[in-house]
Amino acid sequence: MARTVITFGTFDVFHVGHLRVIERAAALGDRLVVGVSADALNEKKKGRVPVFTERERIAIVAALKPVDEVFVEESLELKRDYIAKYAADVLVMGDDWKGRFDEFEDICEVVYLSRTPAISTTALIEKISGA
Ligand code: C2G
Repeated sequence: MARTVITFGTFDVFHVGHLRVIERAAALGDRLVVGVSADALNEKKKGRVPVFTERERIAIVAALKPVDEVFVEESLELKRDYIAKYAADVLVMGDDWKGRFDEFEDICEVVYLSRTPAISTTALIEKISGA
């Protein structure tokens, strides 16, 4: 039976660290579904307005070869509903989230992948604005 993988992220100022986690997530199954966090969620919960709008971030992620389906992640608290809705067999997150989603092990496999070192949206914004 086809194995569905789900992952979540903001994917703002898309970079190779984002690409690598998406590629590795896709390799764990047959179908990859990605939740891209809403602008409002970022503003409210993470205290930053993304550089690119959710429409732009979704367009970029949806165009990637390993991605089969994209949706807007409206709330951090809805993970269980999203996993169920998309019938995900595996939840994948970068290891900056290690341990944070273990509660979903009752409905799917939970895998944390190591982050790509030395690159982040924050560092890129700082580098560009300091140039
Ligand atoms: N990532 C990575 N290596 C980096 C930077 C990011 O592997 N150098 C991974 C993160 O671990 C995450 C994904 O890329 O799995 C997306 O990262 P962010 O856009 O920073 O996502 P985040 O703000 O952590 O949003 O519900 C969870 C949130 O929506 C996750």
